[in-house]
Amino acid sequence: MHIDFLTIFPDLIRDAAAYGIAGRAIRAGLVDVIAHDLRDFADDVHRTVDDTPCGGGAGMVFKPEPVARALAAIQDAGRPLENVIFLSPDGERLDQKTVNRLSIAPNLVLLCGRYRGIDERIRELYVTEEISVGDYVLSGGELPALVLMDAVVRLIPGAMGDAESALEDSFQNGLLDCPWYTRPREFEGLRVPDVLLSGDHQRIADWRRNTAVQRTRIRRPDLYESIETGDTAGSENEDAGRHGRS
Ligand code: 9WO
Repeated sequence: MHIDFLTIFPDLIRDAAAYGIAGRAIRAGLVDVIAHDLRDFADDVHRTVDDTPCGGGAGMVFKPEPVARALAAIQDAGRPLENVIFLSPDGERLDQKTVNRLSIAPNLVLLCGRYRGIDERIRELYVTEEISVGDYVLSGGELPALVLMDAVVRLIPGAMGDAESALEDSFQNGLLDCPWYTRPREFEGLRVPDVLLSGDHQRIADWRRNTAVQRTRIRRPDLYESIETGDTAGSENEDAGRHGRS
């Protein structure tokens, strides 16, 4: 996969992309990330990429020409503009289904706005999809673009080690995750559930499934409505859904 970022803060993208599973996938050659500086495509000595909004008002708007030139350069380099994604609070909310779909695309272009946004004609002419990572306003699209990259890249075959499996993720089965424990067996008065120390792999799998289902029911009734629950009876799930001590 090839991911082009268009941004006025390319170093923010490069630095963040060096970490974790995404960083490892890039070093392994599974993903190619290029952070383009939008100012490189400006046409004046000041490398101006913004201008005042037509009709007046506070703030600045990304001029269309530098964005269009940067997109042309990506296309000229042989990468079709099939998935030009603008990160915006106006977009469709990102979910695992969209992440799964984008994870098999050969090319992604992530357009990161600042100020009040980009000239509407860029949206009309080039943007194929507008994505939001949540209903709040940030100061720019870079962090949402990195969120999208992180979610997508970890699904690329080979990106996750044998120890991790994307297929077992919370959400891949439509459920929240079960509780997880490690040693010690007792911590500040709280014990690891006996079933996890029983060695009975079937009981452990059942407990994990059941706590995940109950936790989904309590915390995310919206997700719970759209799943096939199966048998969730049993007394080993009383802590499901608890966020902490209560
Ligand atoms: C700026 C602004 C200034 C004065 C009055 C109103 C204003 N609205 C905005 C604004 O929405 N700016 C955005 C900043 C323009 C596009 C890039 N920015 C952005 C993206 N903020 N938050 C996101 C974002 C993207 C994806 N998911 C959640 C948030």
